[in-house]
Amino acid sequence: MLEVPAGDALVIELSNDDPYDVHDLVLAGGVSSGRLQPGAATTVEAGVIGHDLEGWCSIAGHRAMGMTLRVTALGAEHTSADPDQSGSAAGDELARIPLDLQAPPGPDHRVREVVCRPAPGRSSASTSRSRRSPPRSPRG
Ligand SMILES: [Cu+2]
Repeated sequence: MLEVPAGDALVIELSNDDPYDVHDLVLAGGVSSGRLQPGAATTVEAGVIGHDLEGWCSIAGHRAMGMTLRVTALGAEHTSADPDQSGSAAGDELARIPLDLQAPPGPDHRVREVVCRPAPGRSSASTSRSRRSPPRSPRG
């Protein structure tokens, strides 16, 4: 995790210390380092940091393997760009609706019986008469 005072410009010196694999760094704002060969290094100009920012390696599977970076903007006002904040706000909205899946049904409910009949035009005989191949004689 990187901590940056909000309002500061962030410049990341990025080097790929992995001797085998190509990696890169993509930031949620769209900034990308481009692919770095093993041993290569570059400078990523992330720009002015106004809120928390996610970063990750965009090589297939690498983000899921944990190649992520979180940039925390110190002293920033929490905005909707912060996933934690927007998530909890939406959660509060949903929590106001009382929901009890185990509650008995309301007074208007009726139980309807559902009967599935065979489709017209198909006799049950045609489906039951199936061709059977004679039992195979075991070989060997
Ligand atoms: Cu990677």
